[in-house]
Amino acid sequence: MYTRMNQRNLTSSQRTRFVEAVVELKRAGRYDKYVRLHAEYFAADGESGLRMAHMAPTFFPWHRQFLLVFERELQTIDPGVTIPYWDWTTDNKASSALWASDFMGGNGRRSDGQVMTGPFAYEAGGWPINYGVTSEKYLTRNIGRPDRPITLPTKAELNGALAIATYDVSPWNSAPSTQGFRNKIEGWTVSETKGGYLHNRVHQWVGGHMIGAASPNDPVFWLHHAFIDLIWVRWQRRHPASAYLPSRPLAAKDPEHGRVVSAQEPMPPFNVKPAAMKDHRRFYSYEEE
Ligand SMILES: [Cu+2]
Repeated sequence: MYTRMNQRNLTSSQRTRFVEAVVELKRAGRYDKYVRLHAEYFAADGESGLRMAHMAPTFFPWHRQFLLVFERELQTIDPGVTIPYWDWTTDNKASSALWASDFMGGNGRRSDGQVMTGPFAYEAGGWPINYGVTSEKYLTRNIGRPDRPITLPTKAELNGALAIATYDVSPWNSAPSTQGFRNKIEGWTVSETKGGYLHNRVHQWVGGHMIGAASPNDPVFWLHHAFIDLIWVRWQRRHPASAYLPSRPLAAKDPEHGRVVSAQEPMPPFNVKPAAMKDHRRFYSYEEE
């Protein structure tokens, strides 16, 4: 078992090792499959078929497995590396050391959003965008969305969502009326023009490639989702009597039948069930525990 650290507590050598392992994965042609996979499983409410990574109860367990597979592959390059988490309720400014040149690099420039500093800057040569929903070859960011400014979620907002005892509620999708814990954190309960809520707003706040289905093109994706994963851990501790829902496959007459996965059904493309992902301590722990 290994520990995932708060990114603000990493030593400078830990920062460097994480970045170097990620860049090496990219150089070896082993990174972009994660971008593609995330995009392929980004089915929305309006589309047909199973919703897996987003707008569905599997949002937490699917991303837990996704991060785990990525992390294990990083560890084939450097066994000492784990995915750090970014607590955006605390490190909530563009001036945070998260965005320094030895780590995630800085904001995109004003003219075209191109990230110009750090290991993922196009000019540095190690981070071409090969698979995107747009055509830029360079990584883009638009921190804080200056044309319609938004801020990162606060501790109070996060605590409000953590107080919800029910994991998820019918119709198990992105409807603003779905007031379960999952959608409150995922963030479809507030409109995108307002930046969305919690998880979604963080994607919008970073901007550029972090918006949309190909968001793992920006390595800060992993740090954001490690914190989302930790939020699930915190929620489980606070509501020990609550569990993943739906617990059983939906009835054939349910309009969401065949669209969402219940606790004991596998989550494609992984052959694991949400119930099997419940206890993260089988795999890792968090520094704050
Ligand atoms: Cu996300």
